[in-house]
Amino acid sequence: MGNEKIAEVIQNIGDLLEILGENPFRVRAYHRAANSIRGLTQDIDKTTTKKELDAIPGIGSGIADRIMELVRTGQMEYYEDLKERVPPSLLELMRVPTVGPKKAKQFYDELKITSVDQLYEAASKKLLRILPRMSEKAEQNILDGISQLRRYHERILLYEAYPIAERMILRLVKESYIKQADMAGSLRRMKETIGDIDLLVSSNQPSRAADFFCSLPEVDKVLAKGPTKCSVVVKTGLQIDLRIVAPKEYGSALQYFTGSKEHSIHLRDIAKKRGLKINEYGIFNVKTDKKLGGEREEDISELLEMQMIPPTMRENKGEIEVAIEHRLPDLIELKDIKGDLHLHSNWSDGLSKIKDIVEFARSIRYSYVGICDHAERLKVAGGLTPRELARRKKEIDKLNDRLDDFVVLSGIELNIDSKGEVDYSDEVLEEFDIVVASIHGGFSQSKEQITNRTLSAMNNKHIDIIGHPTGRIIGKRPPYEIDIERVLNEAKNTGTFLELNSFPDRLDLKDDHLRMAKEIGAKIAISTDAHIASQMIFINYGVATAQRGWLSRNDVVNTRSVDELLKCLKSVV
Ligand code: DGT
Ligand code: CA
Ligand code: CA
Ligand code: ZN
Repeated sequence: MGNEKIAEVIQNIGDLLEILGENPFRVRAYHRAANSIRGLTQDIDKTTTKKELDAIPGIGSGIADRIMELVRTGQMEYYEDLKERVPPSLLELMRVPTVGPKKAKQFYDELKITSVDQLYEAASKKLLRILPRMSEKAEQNILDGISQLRRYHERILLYEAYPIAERMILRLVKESYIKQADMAGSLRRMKETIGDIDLLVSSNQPSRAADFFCSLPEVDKVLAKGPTKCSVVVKTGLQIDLRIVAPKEYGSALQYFTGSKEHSIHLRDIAKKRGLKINEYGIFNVKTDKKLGGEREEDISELLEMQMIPPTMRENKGEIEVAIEHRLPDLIELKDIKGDLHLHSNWSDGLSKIKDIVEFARSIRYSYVGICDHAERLKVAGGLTPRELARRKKEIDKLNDRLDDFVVLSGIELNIDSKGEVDYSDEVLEEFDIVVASIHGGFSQSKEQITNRTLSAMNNKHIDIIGHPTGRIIGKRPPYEIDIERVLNEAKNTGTFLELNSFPDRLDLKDDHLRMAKEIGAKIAISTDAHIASQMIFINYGVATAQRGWLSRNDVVNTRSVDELLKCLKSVV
């Protein structure tokens, strides 16, 4: 049972007590204890003593006893009793971010609402606003909270959608009557989460193309089928929309269905001012209605005398203006990446041997890797003691002796603790070629505290890279409070790199932060945090995210050769 699970139980107890109208001081005590647990750097486990728990600020003796019981037996009698006294649906209602225990109880008592769906229905029918202590605004608040909850759960990660679409495209283009096939929508823009998959094909036999698509083995259910559009659901529950257009309209359709919607609308406005009309069928002269192009996507940018905007930039965040001025950045590409600087081996919690990591890295044409296993204090992740580090170093040295066109960097992922300090003494830190430092606990601290922790790590002369700087896990954990602008400025001033962690549920820093980094002049390291050698291919999602942040090759340190890289790392200085 991890800290997160324990914190959840303690939090629930507080919520349940609140629903039951118990003493607010007791309620607060449980909520405070839950926060303390979330903020701990070390894990509570079977070896933790009552005394140690008691010593944690925010955890009193009574709660410590209950946690001990939970950790030892996997259950807590008090919690089970409380749950019997409160309908389970109230906790479910409280999953809506804008519904607290009082409201949950009110909705249950007065309207017999037991699920989020029922709550949504009641709010839509304007039934909530007439309750005591409710208002029209409060009702809207509840609706907003529900859509927030649903958005979180409905969208899927880019990496879950991408391979499905890729396989389908490969099948589609093999058919002789299908001329072209591409991804469109948020998938082609490589957005971090995907609402549904959009695919586009061109064919002169659209019905045949529709039949073929709907009979692909991945398809579970056909929602709609016609010669211009099909919608299906695949076995994983994901919806796929396919548009079928004539080859002479393919470019315009691809532009239209790639979006984003806001980008397309803005582009259309610009065209209008120049007497042109753009839609999914082509580009036309408004006055004469003559079709000027649309077979190729480039027709549009050529007719508008602007640069072709890469799909990853099409979010209506200023890219159209920049393209008109012919000042688009030369975006980083996958082939620019020369090595991965954040990898875990089987020395800590990774599954691959260092030699297998090297083999995989060479197969994707890298020339170096940074093995950054977990440091000592992250015991749950097999954090290494100085003695283990010395043994690992021998293994790395031996490998390097054998390799002549490849370098294994001996690295570490330190834990930035709640005071901003890290795991080892200076003598140990000096031994590493590369040092990543990350926050792995104490997430509930204030913005000021978390920012300061990160700043003090950046001022450590051994720390080269800050790992996953905002700590978010997409769909699971929001980023912790952190002043990114201050962090970026300090990164630039101290010559520390910030990671773009490419693990599919992290993508941290995210696109907007990367763009800010570029403007400030802070440098980025795109790494994968792979725990299995083959996960190094996730770099693809990192590079796409970097493109969405407008980054060029020069903004990213691991586009450099190993010699150049070592020169700009702090630890060598
Ligand atoms: P998603 O699916 O939520 O991740 O995001 P998208 O961008 O894939 O959106 P989706 O699937 O609703 O629509 C696919 C594309 O179709 C979208 O990127 C642009 C285009 N599109 C959809 N609705 C409109 C619209 O009302 N106007 C314009 N201009 N384009 C639209
Ligand atoms: Ca979509
Ligand atoms: Ca769609
Ligand atoms: Zn980490």
